Amino acid sequence: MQGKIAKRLISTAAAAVVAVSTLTAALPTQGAYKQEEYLTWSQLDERWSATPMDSTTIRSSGCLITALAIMIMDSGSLDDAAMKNLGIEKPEDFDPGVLAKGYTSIGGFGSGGYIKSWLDIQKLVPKVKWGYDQNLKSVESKIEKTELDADGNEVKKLLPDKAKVAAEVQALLEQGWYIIARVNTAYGGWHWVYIRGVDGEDIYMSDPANLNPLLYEVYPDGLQGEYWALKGANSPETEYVPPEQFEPYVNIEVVTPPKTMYAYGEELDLSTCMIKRSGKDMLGNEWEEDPVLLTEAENVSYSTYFFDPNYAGDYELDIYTTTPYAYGNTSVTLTVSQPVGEYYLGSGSKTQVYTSELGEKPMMTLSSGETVNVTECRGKLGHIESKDFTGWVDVSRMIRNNSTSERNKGDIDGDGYIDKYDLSKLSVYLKRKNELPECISALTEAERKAADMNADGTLDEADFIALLTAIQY
Ligand SMILES: [Ca+2]
Ligand SMILES: [Ca+2]
Repeated sequence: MQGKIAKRLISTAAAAVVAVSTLTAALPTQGAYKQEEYLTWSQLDERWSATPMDSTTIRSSGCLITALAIMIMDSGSLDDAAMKNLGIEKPEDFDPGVLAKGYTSIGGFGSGGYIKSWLDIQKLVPKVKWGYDQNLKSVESKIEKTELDADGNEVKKLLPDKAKVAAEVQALLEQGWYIIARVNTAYGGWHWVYIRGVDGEDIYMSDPANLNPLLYEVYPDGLQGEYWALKGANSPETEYVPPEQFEPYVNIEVVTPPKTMYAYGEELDLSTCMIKRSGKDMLGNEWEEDPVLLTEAENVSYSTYFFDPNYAGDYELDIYTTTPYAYGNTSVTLTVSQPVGEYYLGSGSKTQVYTSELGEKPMMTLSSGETVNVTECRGKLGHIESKDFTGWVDVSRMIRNNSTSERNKGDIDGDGYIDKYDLSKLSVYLKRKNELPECISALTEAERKAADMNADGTLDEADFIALLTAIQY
């Protein structure tokens, strides 16, 4: 159920963004305001946006109807008589769609959805009394202000005298009038908003197309002039307290991680990954969704192209989510292990052998030229084992021996000659043999095979003598 509510709120907020691009300037980029739900009713809300108004719909032309619905709620005017007229049983059933249906039921819409008679509102909601339709005088006086444009040039602008407008609107509120006023949109459109209150020079509104309640943030040119004055069951707020501001956010959390440890060459598997989203929406409601599979999650994205199973290392799986009001992300580290096989340590390098695959307790250090045969890898650590010895060696510092080429007997280093360098290698091997566990060797397997002069499966003094003899002749 939580999930469902959350989804609906998101779709409402998504509609608000559509409104921003089509009707008004911009969604607030910093923070949102804690507001009663009815104060944020939008004409674009899918719950009622398709409701017809003569030949049009609330979505296209329902700003005034939506503003009226907000006024009815804010003025406490929805009584039993109104609900009966509107065909609803309880106040919770009321919304802009219900009001539009009410107007339709009394033939209240003219062609194009305009409201035919100012007085019709009283027929539907008797507690609302029609006052008048006039123009604000204060909007005619503008203040000339010099501002810098994007290129740094001075431009003169005519801006509303906010103090004057605030004083006139405040005076109307104090006379008990509820105000629905016209603004011009950025595209020159004709739009109505409900005035909630005045705080200093700021005017707070309910905009049927935008969640931002600050009039001048959405409409820098302010009120156009025309307004409807109405009375309701209560009186408007004359000592207006602006709504509390907060930061909306969205969190995404990995509830069940995907497979994170991969053998070399193993394909990426995200099938078990469960994520969960939560957040605080533009209305200040905290929401939480049920955990879902990452691969089936809506409004969540991640990329897999980064992952290369044929290249050992750590990869960050970044998971993103967006809502119209916030962005969230998280990440999971995926590790592709080193391939198994033979590794040797290049000259001048050192690497550690640990007791466990977690890299705990170093037990010995390998030196250059030493070779191990790794049978299993966890990340950069490879398992080595022989009689009386087991360990995990950091093979990321070693060179993987891909060479499988056969060597001639005696040519241990494989350079084509049987000489003192081969003898030297065998000598080092024989010296170290007794100090190292069997699984660590100074020669690779191919080298050992080439060094086994008498082909008896072991390397010892006899091979050394045989090699020495081979060099002398
Ligand atoms: Ca050689
Ligand atoms: Ca031998």
